[in-house]
Amino acid sequence: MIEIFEAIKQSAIEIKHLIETGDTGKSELENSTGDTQLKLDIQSDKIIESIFSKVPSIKQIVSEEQEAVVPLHQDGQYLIAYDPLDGSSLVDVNLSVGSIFGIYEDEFTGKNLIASVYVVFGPRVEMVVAQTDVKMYRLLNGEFKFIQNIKLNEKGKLNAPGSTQNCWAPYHKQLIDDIFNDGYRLRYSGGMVPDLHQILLKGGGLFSYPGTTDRPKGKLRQLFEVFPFAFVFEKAGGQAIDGFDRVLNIATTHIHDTSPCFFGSNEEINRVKEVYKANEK
Ligand code: P6P
Repeated sequence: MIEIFEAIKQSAIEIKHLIETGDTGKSELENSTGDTQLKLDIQSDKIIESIFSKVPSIKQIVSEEQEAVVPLHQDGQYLIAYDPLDGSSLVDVNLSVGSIFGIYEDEFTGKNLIASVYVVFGPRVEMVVAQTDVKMYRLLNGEFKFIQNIKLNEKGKLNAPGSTQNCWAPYHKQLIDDIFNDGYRLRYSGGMVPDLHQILLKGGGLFSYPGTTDRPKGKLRQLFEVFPFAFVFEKAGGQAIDGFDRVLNIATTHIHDTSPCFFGSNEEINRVKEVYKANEK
């Protein structure tokens, strides 16, 4: 699998350059979720696909920016689902964005996820790799250097409440208000990668993107957003649920399926479970 991590490092260096110099404008196209694709989305996807196409151990890829599964090497062992530039619309306001990768074996489903990687493009470029543990690397003079392992505390201080607030269930709104009343700090940029990276590095808290009246199944995509970060949070000693159960237990029916999701330290996730169970229909 090391060849995949090296490929991701190469893509990160090329995407960093693209972010610094590329056109942040809209394309004429939409992705399978109906999002208007930015030129950065399409170009970063092309960078990743081109690099992955040279890695013989990769059998298939799924991209947020492409409708269908893309076959690469018939004898490959790994399947990779990725979001090439999550939160790309934040680039033109100079906020951090990221790439997300889920590495699967045999089939694209939560229980077959064997590793995940994300890259944060912020003031510094950092790559986080989750296998048995969670390791963070930083791009320094053209090389990714190991910086630290990432471990969550049992309880954190940050609260990142996503989705359309006027579409929240009343009990979800009460949960979020109660967490703030307990002194948690609001940390939400609209970029999943930096928002979750901050919670991981600052010891913990809660990131939530629940089902709502406008999006009952949430917005974030299972294979290349929710599952890879769920894997990271679990390996860092936290949890990732859909309100009730591990998101990694969800059965995926379509490669662009979404799921409500909560990522966090154990105390916060257990609080979510209590509230959602008490209000289960
Ligand atoms: P909202 C970015 O478009 C993204 O997919 C995630 O990076 C982010 O967490 C979420 O959408 C933000 O969504 O509805 O809060 O703007």
